[in-house]
Amino acid sequence: MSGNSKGISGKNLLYSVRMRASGAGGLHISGAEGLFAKSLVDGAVNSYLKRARTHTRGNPQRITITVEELLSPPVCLPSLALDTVICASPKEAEARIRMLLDEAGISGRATGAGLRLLRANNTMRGAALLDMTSAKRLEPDRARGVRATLVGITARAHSTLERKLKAVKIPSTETVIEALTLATKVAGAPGVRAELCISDDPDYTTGYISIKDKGYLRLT
Ligand code: PML
Ligand code: MG
Repeated sequence: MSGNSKGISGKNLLYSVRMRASGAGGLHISGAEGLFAKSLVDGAVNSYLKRARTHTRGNPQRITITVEELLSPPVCLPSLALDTVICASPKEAEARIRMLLDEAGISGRATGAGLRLLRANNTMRGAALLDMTSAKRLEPDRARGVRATLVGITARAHSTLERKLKAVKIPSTETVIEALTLATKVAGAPGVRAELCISDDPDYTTGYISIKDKGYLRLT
């Protein structure tokens, strides 16, 4: 942990706890992160360790856990609005994605390139970043991709979200909560118009599209 040079002090100190697990040849298995008060760091480390060891994508050869003190206070963002688009098949989901991205001003070329990347067999460690018109790849390192990091949700927002998800019969799992938290940070970044995500877990078949001004739309 590094020294706290500015920003947060004393009992308000926050820590970023991050976990990455990989298998043979560096294959990505699992990753997670959050922001925690000092008293919650040990619990977070243990639960991330357990999660890495019990992932459906297999047994990890390497688990890396990073605990890092935040040097400046976090920027607080309100969550994106959340909705579910029921799709009866991958074909229907693709049609909805194409329509939604078209309405958001994303070119058909960029959407097509994004969909091809999501369907490719290689699991990227991060995300691909595409120009919304030309579809040009913008990440400096294509194998690594880009990643939104140093992100978390307050305990209060977490329990409010759990309650609200339950009320609308959406599973209030860490998968949904973490995806919404991350998508909220991504949508808050300058220059980002939309994000498209499917899970790298073969048995998790709900993805999402997040569009600035429209929110986080789950696609079954
Ligand atoms: C992942 O972490 O593997 C992606 C999860 C997408 C969650 C979509 C949802 O259920 O809202
Ligand atoms: Mg995953």
